[in-house]
Amino acid sequence: MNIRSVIRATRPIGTANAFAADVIAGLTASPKNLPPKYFYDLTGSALFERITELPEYYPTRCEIGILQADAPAIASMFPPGCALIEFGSGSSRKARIILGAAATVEAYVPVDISGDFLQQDLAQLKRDLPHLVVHPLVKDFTQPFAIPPQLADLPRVGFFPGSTIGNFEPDEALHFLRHIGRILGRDSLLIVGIDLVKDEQTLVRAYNDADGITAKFNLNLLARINRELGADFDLAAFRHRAFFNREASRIEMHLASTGRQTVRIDGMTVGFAAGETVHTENSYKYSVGAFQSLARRSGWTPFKTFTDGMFCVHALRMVEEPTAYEDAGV
Ligand code: SAH
Ligand code: AVI
Repeated sequence: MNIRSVIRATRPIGTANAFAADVIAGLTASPKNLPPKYFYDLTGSALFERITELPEYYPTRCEIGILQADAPAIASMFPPGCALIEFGSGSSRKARIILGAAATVEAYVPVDISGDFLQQDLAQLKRDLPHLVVHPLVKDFTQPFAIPPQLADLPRVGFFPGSTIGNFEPDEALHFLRHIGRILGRDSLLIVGIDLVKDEQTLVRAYNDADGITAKFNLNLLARINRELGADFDLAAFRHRAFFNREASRIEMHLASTGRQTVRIDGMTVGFAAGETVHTENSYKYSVGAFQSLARRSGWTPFKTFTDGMFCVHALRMVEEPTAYEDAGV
């Protein structure tokens, strides 16, 4: 695939069928669930950007504050002439902070499933940093992918901000960290941002904002199923629910059916009982120690943390040869 086709492709190949299969599997499971990666079509990514500006949603503000304060220290760990590979880059706003402090980064490879959104902010980034090679990849980052051949010889630094790793189950997060290790290779560096466990009120408010933007983000998943799979979800018949499950150390997001109803999706009918929910997202919160232990179990060596007490940016190094894949993907 040449660079032009990468830039034109806005949706990973085969995704429409995979979307339908995952939706049917999730809505016929008990309890019902949907994978959070499907939040991010163009509308969902734009809604996520609005979430990041909400007064209640502290993680983005906190992580940006940490990156602004510590970007020089973070950049000083980078090998000269490296490629910065970002997993789930969204608007690339945080990479910009790092790239602004790391003049020796030669290439930036943002990887995101939300293809239309990924393209939007990169033109400005290229204007601002004309020396930088920017090579976006529209991919599901849980699947193995190759670094573009012209960048393959550069030393690699991974960047995984936003607490996106918290949207995985802990065992999936472990496999995903191993997967990143295989992509980045031995001696690579990984910078990961993760939200810290804290008081319940702060956590719950971050996912139940007064303007209802998080509710819109959650409900957009049903709207997307209507748009792309011709389903007939009545959005007014579902309510956003978000609460902290302290035992599991996670915020759970659900969509609750306001009454008994049936929905047609892709030629089949799915029934909902009154009050039944679709579990749409987990957002795990980790203490510094719990995340470092997860990192160690995935082959990464933690060596520095940057924190404001609310959010933590971890620097990890892959000192061993990464283990081979046991299976395809995460
Ligand atoms: N890094 C940004 C965005 C976080 S939102 C920040 O810190 O603000 C999560 C991002 O990950 C979205 O842009 C979403 O499209 C992307 N994403 C989620 N699941 C993905 C997957 N399986 N493969 C690739 N990108 C994914
Ligand atoms: C991207 N991810 C880490 C966000 C989170 O906080 O779990 C997505 C989100 N969901 C609701 N609000 C924000």
